[in-house]
Amino acid sequence: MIKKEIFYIGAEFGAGAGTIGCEKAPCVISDNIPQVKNKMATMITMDNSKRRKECVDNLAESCKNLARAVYEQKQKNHFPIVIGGDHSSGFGTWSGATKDEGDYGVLWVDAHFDLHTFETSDSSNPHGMPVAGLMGYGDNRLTNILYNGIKVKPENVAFIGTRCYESKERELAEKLNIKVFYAEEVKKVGFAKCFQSVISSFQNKGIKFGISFDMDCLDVQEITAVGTPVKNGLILNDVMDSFNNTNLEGLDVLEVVEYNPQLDKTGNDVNVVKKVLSCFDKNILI
Ligand SMILES: [Mn+2]
Repeated sequence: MIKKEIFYIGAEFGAGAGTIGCEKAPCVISDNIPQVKNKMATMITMDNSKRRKECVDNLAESCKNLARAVYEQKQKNHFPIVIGGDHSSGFGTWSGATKDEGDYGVLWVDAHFDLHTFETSDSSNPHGMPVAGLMGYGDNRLTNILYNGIKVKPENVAFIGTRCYESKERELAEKLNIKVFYAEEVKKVGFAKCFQSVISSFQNKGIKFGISFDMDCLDVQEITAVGTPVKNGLILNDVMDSFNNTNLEGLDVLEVVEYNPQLDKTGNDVNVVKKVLSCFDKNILI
């Protein structure tokens, strides 16, 4: 649980994904979870009319606004939780979170690496690129959000749940010696061990850190209302147990992304988002 007062920031980003619809998630989530609605500090809108490379100017503009909102909440000694939107919000969230911080850890819980650039990506969807961008790789409109230069060093990045990626992404992760707990390993040793290992590594360095939680990290049996569902994913109960039972001293910002309400045929998958948030916000009861 988070000790600071939590405020939510909606990020209505949808153009960064291959499947449109994530831009509606902040509204749907706040309509379904009163605590989110009550503590919504601001909604960051985005012009989602252009896609792929053509959306970069709009994306950079919205990311700047998002980064400012995250930074402002931190200045007020609040704990910001960013509600996406597609994962291209990551360029903004972590630019705001890291401003004035020096070394800063980011745990990326995701089925994907999100380590693409426009040079390596076949789809050219920016939601597959934020981790590369935060480390300084890619379009310079997206690598200089809020302040110039690298936001997170490779040694302070970690992945859990990775299982769907292109070879160029894995090559970059290996070249930069980034810690990766692939989904296979999580299955073998358990989510708790992997999570504890990452959190301890940040805490041992004495650095603040954030978690970027892509709903598609979860198995398709847990949630299907995500743009790019991938089987052999994480088990919700395991994730919740770890989130609930780990000392998260140093956790500074949380981002929860990629829920797509347009794909939520039963309306039940929004409750999966609610369950994840309930681990951090004691006022959300499940
Ligand atoms: Mn992602």
